[in-house]
Amino acid sequence: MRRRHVLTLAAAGAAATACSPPEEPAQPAPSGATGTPPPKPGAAGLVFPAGFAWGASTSAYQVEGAAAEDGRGPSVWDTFSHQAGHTRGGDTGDVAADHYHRVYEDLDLMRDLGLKSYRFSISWSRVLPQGRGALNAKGLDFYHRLVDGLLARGIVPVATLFHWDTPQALQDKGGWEQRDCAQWFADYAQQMFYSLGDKVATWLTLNEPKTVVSLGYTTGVHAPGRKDRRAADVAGHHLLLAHGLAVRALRATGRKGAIGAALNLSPVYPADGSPGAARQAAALDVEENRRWLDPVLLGKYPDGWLDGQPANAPVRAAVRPGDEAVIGERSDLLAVQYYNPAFVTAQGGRVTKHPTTQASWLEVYPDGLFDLLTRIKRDYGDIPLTITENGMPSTNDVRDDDRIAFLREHFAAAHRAIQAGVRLQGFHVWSLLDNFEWAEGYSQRWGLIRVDQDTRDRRRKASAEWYRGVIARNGPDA
Ligand code: IFM
Repeated sequence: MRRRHVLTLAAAGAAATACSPPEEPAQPAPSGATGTPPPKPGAAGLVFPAGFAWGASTSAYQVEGAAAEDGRGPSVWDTFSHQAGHTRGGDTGDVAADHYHRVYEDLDLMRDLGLKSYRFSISWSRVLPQGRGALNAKGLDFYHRLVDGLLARGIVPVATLFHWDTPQALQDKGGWEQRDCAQWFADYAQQMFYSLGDKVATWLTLNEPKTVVSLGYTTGVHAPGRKDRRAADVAGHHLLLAHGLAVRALRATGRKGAIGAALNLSPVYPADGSPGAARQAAALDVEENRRWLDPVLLGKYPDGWLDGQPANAPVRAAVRPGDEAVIGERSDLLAVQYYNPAFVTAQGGRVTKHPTTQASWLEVYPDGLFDLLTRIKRDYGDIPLTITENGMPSTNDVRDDDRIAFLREHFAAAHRAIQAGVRLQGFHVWSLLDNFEWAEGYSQRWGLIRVDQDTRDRRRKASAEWYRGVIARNGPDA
């Protein structure tokens, strides 16, 4: 399989556009959106605080493509997606949205939307093909071009350091099951802080460690495809340790940037009024939320979480004295990713109480966002929050009125949370572009901007036009 993977990547590289785009000519001063004028400020609707960071998100493997160009090394997702049966239709991220070659076109689309903030991820194996050692200058140049292009357009870059694409070279050494991986990550992070830290003011360490643990290591439907609950818990601890070490690495550089983790969180509710359902909800809340929030924001696993593991569970030995203090190194912000709530019965089963989307796990419940944000403030204090993912897949191509309705309701819930005193500073829609949706391949379309699967041509959807107006008015219409 590995051999086949290497050959396929080489072929993809040869077929792709010959080389990375050149340096961009100087940009005019950032101005308003082009094309049809946005609605006038002051139209009836909700108004967010001045300076609210309206944004959009992507991640490297999902949009960049250019998988074997300019010295990029393979990641676990290259390996996994090239193995038969792992993704719908055998789709891979070899070309994805071809963002690597179309970066200036995409930057102009962001400017035309009026984005204030753009959250992207750095491909670890593009800048460090072996995961460690000497930097790949060509790979790093791409992120310089991206960040310079954002700044030239008045868009704030928010850089995620790990969005699931562990370098394959490190996976071959044990990946996240290996404690050393936490330090390898911190070393890579520090190289990024030194390389880009004079331009990037906000860093996110990990994207959704819970998903890596559940889908990558427990059910195996994501890379690296492990199906081992015991290994999953060890990997989860090492991911959290990596977060804390990276926070320390930023402080050690003396740079000013803000840093935090990006956690996907789900408010958990009892499915009925029974005491059993309440007990199950409290237990599930530990797995869904507290297991991640407590170590990062309070510096300790929830009481009973570690002790509750079986006596021979390897995670007990993986958590060493002092680790929790490292993980709890003070964060400057928390990035919240909200998609769905969880309703749990007295028997511990999950039930769905609201409509879902093409992604069957995405139960649409905007009030859950309000509950989540206010709960974080109540239980973890007044840490600045930014939403770094929220959105839905739509089958309606460019007439995606369902996405507009979804976002409108979630923006309203966010607004209510701000009114209730939550320090919410931004909202990044997932996603800017239609992209590679992991095991679902290209079958789900999450973008504000349509990407043609054959030509990779871009077209703004109705939701993009609507979002442009939201940003211009600093809030959604009523
Ligand atoms: O596409 C993903 C993203 O990479 C992580 N959060 C959830 C999104 C939708 O499934």
